[in-house]
Parts: sequence; C-alpha cells; structure tokens
Amino acid sequence: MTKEGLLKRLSDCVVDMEEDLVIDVAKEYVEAGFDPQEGIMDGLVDGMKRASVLFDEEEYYIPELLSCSDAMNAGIAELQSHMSKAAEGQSAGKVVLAVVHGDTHDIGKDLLRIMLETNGFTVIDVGRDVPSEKIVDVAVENGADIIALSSLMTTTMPNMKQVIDITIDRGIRNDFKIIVGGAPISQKYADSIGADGYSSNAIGAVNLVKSLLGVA
Ligand code: B12
Repeated sequence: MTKEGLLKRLSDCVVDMEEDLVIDVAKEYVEAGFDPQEGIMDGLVDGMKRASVLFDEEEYYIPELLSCSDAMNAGIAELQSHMSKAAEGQSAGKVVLAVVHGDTHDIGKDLLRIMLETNGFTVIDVGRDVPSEKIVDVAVENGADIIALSSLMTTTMPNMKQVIDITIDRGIRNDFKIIVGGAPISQKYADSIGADGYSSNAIGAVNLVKSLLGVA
C-alpha cells in the first residue's frame, strides 16, 4: 500500500475508534519504511481532527471522542517505539510543559511532549489543569529554558497571561522563554499577552523552541 493509503488508514482507525487495528496498521506503516513522526501528525492527529469536526457537528459525543483518543494514543505508543530518543546527558534544552488551570484537554500537550523529546529536549510534564503558581515554581526549581503552555478553551486562555504575569511580578520574566498554543490561540493573542512565541502544531512548536534556544 502507498504511504498516503497507510496514512489514511491510520486516520480512519482513530475516527472509527479502532484501538486494536490501529496498532497493526502502525506496524505495517513503519515496516514499509515510512517516517513515524509523519505517521503521528498526518495519520493519527489527522484522525483526531476529523473526530473533532464530528464532535462540533454533534455526530460524536464525549464517549466517542474518548474512544478516538484511546485509539490515537495506542497508535502513538506503537509509532513512538520506533522513534529514537536523544541520548541522556545530551539535552538540547529544558522545557516545562503544562495545560493551564481549569483545562483538562491534554491530547495536544502529550503530542508536544513526544515531539520535543524525540528532538532531544528534556521535558518536564507538569500535567493538565495546573495552577499558574505551580507552573512557575516547577520552572524555577528545574532551571527551565522554556515554559510551554497549552489551553484549549477560551475560558482558560487568560491563565496563560497569569503565568506570564507571575514571572513578571517575581522579577524572573527574562529567565524563561514562554510559548503558548492550543486550538483557540493565535499569534495575535500570543503577542497581546507578551508571550515569546506561538505555533499552531507540534512540529511547528519544536522548530519554535529550536529557534528560541538557538539550536540548529
Ligand atoms: C477531545 C476534546 C475533549 C476531550 C479531551 C480529552 C483529553 N484528554 O484531552 C473531552 C471529551 C474529555 C473533552 C472535555 C471537555 N471539552 Co472538549 N474538546 C475536545 C476537542 C473535540 C478536540 C481537542 C483535541 O484533542 N484536539 C486534537 C489535538 C491534537 O489538537 P490540539 O489540542 O489543538 O493541539 C495541537 C495544537 O493546538 C498545538 N498545541 C497544543 N498545545 C500547545 C502548546 C504550545 C506551547 C504550542 C506551541 C502548541 C500547542 O499542537 C498540538 C498538536 O499539533 C475540542 C474541539 C477542537 N476543535 O479543538 C473540544 C473543545 C476544546 N472542548 C470544549 C469543551 C467546552 C469541553 C468541556 C467543557 C465539555 C463539553 N461541554 O464538551 C470539557 C472540558 C473540561 C475541562 N474543564 O477541561 C470546547 C471548548 C469551548 C471553549 N470554551 O473554548 C471545544 C472547543 C469543543 C466545542 N466546539 O465546544 N473535550
């Protein structure tokens, strides 16, 4: 089967909630010699995006979405096992990653972690629904280079600004580069809250972190 055909099957497995079949298709995809990272982004994540549209159209509800994300995660685990992590002690930089307070959407965050780790960054994943003070505390404790914030809801977006404001109040704003992302976020919004960068997707986020840290 062609690469496009296999990517479409990976995407379909997520939409159709095929948690077992997705593993077989993922194996077939890597055995055919195709890039696992592309399999994640152009196959599995594409499926999650299609599922999101069905949710918006009220064809899928929360239980279906959760089954789709289970299928996506099963596929990611299989593809990730074929992606090499950078050797220990060779970290390209330290990223503290969190979904902001009030928000439990962590699918995008988890993807970001995988992409950053496979590109040689050390990621301290603080989780989802994390109080702003805690995110800053963890960044300070770990001497982070980057704070990466995710928000999927318009109601929780202001908590990104809250994190930035805490670093300003504590006089440590220049100790970190702060980047933001998530479906409702835009470059304009990132600029308006004084963030150092924004990207609409996980691969763009890796390039953003690389450019902010001057890593080739
Ligand atoms: C899946 C989903 C869920 C799942 C979440 C499962 C999980 N563990 O994450 C479940 C079913 C549990 C859920 C629950 C809820 N959800 Co919901 N959910 C979604 C949905 C359909 C898809 C989100 C998703 O996972 N996308 C796929 C991932 C891969 O994309 P992503 O997260 O955007 O991440 C990518 C980029 O944005 C970027 N990125 C992400 N973070 C970052 C960070 C940085 C630094 C950078 C650079 C880039 C970056 O890279 C990622 C990979 O490419 C969205 C609709 C949508 N269109 O987004 C609604 C949506 C976000 N949910 C919504 C709502 C309202 C809720 C609920 C309140 C319940 C409800 N009534 O539906 C609860 C929220 C509870 C809470 N307090 O958090 C609304 C939010 C509306 C708003 N106010 O803005 C949305 C928009 C649906 C809608 N149209 O109404 N949800």
